[in-house]
Amino acid sequence: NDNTGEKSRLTLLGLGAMGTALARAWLAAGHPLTVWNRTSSRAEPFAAEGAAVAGTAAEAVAASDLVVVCLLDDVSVGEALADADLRGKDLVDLTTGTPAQARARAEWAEKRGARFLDGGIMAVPPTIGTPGSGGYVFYSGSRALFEARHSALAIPAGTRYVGEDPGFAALHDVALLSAMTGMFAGVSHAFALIRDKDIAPKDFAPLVVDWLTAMAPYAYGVADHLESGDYTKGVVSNLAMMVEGNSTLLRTAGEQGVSAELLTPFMALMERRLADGHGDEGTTGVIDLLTR
Ligand code: FVH
Repeated sequence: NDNTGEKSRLTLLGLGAMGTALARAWLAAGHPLTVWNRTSSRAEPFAAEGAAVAGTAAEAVAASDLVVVCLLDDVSVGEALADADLRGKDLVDLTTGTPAQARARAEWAEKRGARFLDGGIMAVPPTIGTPGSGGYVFYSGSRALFEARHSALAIPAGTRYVGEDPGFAALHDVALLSAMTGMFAGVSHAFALIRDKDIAPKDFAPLVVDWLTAMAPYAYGVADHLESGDYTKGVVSNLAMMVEGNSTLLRTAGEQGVSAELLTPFMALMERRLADGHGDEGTTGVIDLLTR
């Protein structure tokens, strides 16, 4: 939507799992849509759903002022757009990439005459176009583009604009995915401990969910430490106690015949911070070891 009440035509390049969900959300909302996919058999069914199917990416780009790309990676984006005329286009890149890739892609697009917005999708295909699912997209880059195209961008998922720096959407995206990766590691270790031990995984799962939910506000404490510079503020369980407790975690892993390889890198950092004389802190000081 171009904020005049008209549903403006938009072009979508990429009809993988995510692109397909995006296309269906825009079509369901009544947006005129032109689609293109490298493997044309994935695009053809969209003609029956009301989309215009372009034969080439350049033709698809020419069809609309708003062009959204959702491809495998940044290399695919460069390849797909190589022959497209981007002058006067609003280019929104929902392909997952690094902050540096997003900044380089923004410069590349602007040199070709386009406004550029990068997006980091915090959702999975089934939640796209589902109001109340909690899914959203981080956006960064041209604020003018974001504001002008907001109604169309808000159809597949919620929107969170995080700044003019085109790398910021990717940075937020990857930081949250990194936090999730750590959670997956902890959950994997926990299930390894109870596996084949007369504890049913289905009974254990809600305990894991409740515990992680109760512990999640730990992130607010970390933020408070980093903002104040006082890593001891509000600490209830200090590093000295936790390092002591780590030996119980490791011994239990040994008793249960489970490798502790998912835990030991973090524990080693905790021990280094303790050895540096910070036993009265929580674990925030580990961040200093990672970044300095
Ligand atoms: N699916 C998910 O759960 C996640 C959720 C969070 C965001 N990611 C990112 O979204 C991007 C697209 O992901 P996807 O799920 O649609 O991925 P695929 O189903 O594997 O589809 C990939 C599409 O990219 C096309 N493609 C690949 N290489 C090229 C190329 N060199 N030139 C042009 N197009 C290319 C591919 O085309 P084809 O193989 O069908 O011909 C698909 O359209 C991604 O960044 C996720 O990290 C998804």
